[in-house]
Amino acid sequence: MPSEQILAASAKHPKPDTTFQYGTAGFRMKANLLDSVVFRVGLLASLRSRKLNGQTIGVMITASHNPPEDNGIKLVDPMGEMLEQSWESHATWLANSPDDKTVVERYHTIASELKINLENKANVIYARDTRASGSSLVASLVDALQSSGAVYTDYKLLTTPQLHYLVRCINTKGTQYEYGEVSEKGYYEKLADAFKRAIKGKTVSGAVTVDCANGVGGPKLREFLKYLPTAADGGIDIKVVNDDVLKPEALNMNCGADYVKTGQRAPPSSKASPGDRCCSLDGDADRIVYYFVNPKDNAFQLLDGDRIATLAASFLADLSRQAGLSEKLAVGVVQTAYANGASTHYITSDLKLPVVCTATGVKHLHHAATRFDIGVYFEANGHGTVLFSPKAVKQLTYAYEPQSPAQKTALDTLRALLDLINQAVGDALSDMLLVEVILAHKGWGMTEWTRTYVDLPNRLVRVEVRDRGMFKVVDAERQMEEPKNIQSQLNELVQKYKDGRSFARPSGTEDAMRVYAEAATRAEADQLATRVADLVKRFGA
Ligand code: NG1
Ligand code: ZN
Repeated sequence: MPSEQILAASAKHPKPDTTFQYGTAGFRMKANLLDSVVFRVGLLASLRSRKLNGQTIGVMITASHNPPEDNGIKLVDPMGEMLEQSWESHATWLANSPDDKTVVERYHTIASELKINLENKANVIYARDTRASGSSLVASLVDALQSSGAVYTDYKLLTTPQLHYLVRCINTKGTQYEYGEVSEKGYYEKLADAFKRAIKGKTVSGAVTVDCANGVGGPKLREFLKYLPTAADGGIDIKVVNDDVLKPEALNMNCGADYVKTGQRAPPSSKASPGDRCCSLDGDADRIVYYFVNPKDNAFQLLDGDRIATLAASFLADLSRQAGLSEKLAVGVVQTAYANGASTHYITSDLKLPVVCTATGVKHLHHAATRFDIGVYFEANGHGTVLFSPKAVKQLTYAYEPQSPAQKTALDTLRALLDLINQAVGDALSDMLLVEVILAHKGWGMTEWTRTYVDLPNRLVRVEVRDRGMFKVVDAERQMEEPKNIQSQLNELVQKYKDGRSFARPSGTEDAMRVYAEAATRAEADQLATRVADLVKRFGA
């Protein structure tokens, strides 16, 4: 009886005195608190697969850009997307079961309420990043999968987007939407082939240095290089740095995308010379930011998710025009309120493309991007991708007949990008090749890319309050509805600053409020952020 097996297995994974919450990044916290959570998420993965008639569900064990002592777990739905939102509360409920008996009870309650046939097959695949705690958490996961009777495959170490890729490949196998070969090698081959087609006849200028945050992206990028042509062969020269995964304490330490984006500085280990093109991945390689030291004034210049979004949107819109498809395919961009106002202005005024703003969290952006035929979405922190609608896929792959050689060339590049860009989730390795392809096509270096618009100076402040639950936000988190009167006071502050914009929202991943402010000058942005932070502190005291 699975119930008895689950009961017995659960006893090996007692819950600590902590309340858990499946947030925008799944469950994430100190690794030593996660054993029971991982076990219970394993049970939920079995339920989710059974609910979906045995389609394969992914489980990723990672804490992304968090410090080495943290870990986390999240579920991947059949098409490689994040777990359907309505299931997040089931995850939270199961994870907070006080004892083993309740675990089994809740397992069955979820099954009966969602009409899940427990006789259905359950198929689960999983992988982890390089954290020291990963292997023991995997053992807890396996206990859950075995006791609940799931069939499972361990993909060992992978980047988060690689696991999403595999889930999508498995579930589309044998259908007209087949996504790729079900293997890590298949991932490299698909991307490398797409890259070769996309870059064809163009030259990548100079090498790109990739800081891998001392995470799983390091060994995976090194492996990937075996499939990618070097510049001498019409491809790209990639210099891999910060790829030490043998020292677990080095993960995300003074390097990686989050370090660079938050601190607006290069990793201290960087040996780049002015003008060198650099980028940083995060600990599980689903985020990327670019940067360089401007040779003109030696200033550090960050090119974040907003820059990648604008670059991709401008290129894809151009290509679809050149291919003669602009009437057929709607191109649009999805951002969050954290996008720099200058980027939003550039997209609407210069690129003349529509922009949608959603709440923070990739699932919201992803969802909104599906409403365009070519939907570019990025969080400012560098997580994002481009989605092609079924209509776009149809047009690009067979329906559309180009009318001239120029249209055919543009169409071929679009087709290559359709394969190069990870359709499941933001993928640092795929995004990096996308950026490299676009820069090569445009003949741009970092300076030209930077010139598209000037970022408004901005500041992000973390504010601790008694209970962040008392702050209720609306309008894609840009307005506070509660506490009463706080928004009107915030508006009054903002009005005093040229190009001022500010908002405050409760973090989805930390017990704190986040305040964002931007304005025409550095001093004004800082001052506005401080004032709004004080306001939030006063209301939250
Ligand atoms: P919260 O803690 O809700 O602000 C942070 C990031 C998000 C997203 C999630 C998930 C900022 C301001 N917020 O969310 O963009 O990446 O973590 O990792 O960067
Ligand atoms: Zn990440």
